[in-house]
Amino acid sequence: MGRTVWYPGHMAKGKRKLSELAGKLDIIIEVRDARAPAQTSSPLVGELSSVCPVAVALSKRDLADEKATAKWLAHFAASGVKAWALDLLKPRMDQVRRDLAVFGPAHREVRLAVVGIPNVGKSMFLNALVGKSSAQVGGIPGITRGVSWYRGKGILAVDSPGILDPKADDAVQRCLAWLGSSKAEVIGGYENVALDLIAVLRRKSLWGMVEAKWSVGAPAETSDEDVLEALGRRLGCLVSGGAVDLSNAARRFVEAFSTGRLGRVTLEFPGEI
Ligand SMILES: Nc1nc2c(ncn2[C@@H]2O[C@H](COP(=O)(O)OP(=O)(O)OP(=O)(O)O)[C@@H](O)[C@H]2O)c(=O)[nH]1
Ligand SMILES: [Mg+2]
Repeated sequence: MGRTVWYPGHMAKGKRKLSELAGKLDIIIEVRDARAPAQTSSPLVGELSSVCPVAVALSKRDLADEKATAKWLAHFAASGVKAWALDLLKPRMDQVRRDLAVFGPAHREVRLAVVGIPNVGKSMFLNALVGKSSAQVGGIPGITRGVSWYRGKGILAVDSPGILDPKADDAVQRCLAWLGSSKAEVIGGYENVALDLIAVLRRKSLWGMVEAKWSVGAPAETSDEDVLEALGRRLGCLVSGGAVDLSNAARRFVEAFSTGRLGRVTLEFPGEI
């Protein structure tokens, strides 16, 4: 089956609206997932950064490896990009507010837009910044559908829908599915996405996190398919007759990884990609 990209109409519309708005903004905040800050970059930012400055908020800090996050922050600082790493479930926004104040003119509030790919925490960031639970948040990608304004103390902020690159290559799309930012069922199904994730965790010597949680090993002589089957047995994903329901096992595995239930992990380091 050929791979395709999840790119519903609200993404195209959101992209158009953000391009129209960019000239009125003091700064754009690009939210990226701290577990893969390169692959979760926004496809819009290249274009928008010619119109106004861009700062980076690395979300889901609590799910990423602390040392890797420190390296990413140093990387952004060395590139002259303002960046913060945040656990948006327990947001501490004082430093962010102080940094942002510099971007607005003295006579009015700072005008900004929060942009990024789906499910990275844009609406959570916006709510933390304006100090209210105004924008709707949710665990599946595609919650925010339109471009809307919210007001906080000294801040006028736009929340925007998650927008993907319709031309993203397969490797990026798979990574986004592991992190919960794209839909596995669109890019070839959970089984393929899970097998790719198993292969990558093994290759990067990160399988220990799965073994520690579920006691399923991945010795060198076993195939990725055998490992998925063993996971399915361990998780009780069986159909009548005792065979493993691989599709269900794959979905449970990918969801546990994307929500951080398997532990903290960072999939890429600065300079690697
Ligand atoms: N653990 C953890 N979860 C987070 C963090 N930030 C966001 N989330 C979770 O990620 C999911 C998505 O959050 P949203 O704020 O709705 O993400 P969004 O980018 O606005 O998503 P769309 O509007 O669908 O594009 C929710 O389940 C949040 O609870 C974080 O820093 N840590
Ligand atoms: Mg949202």
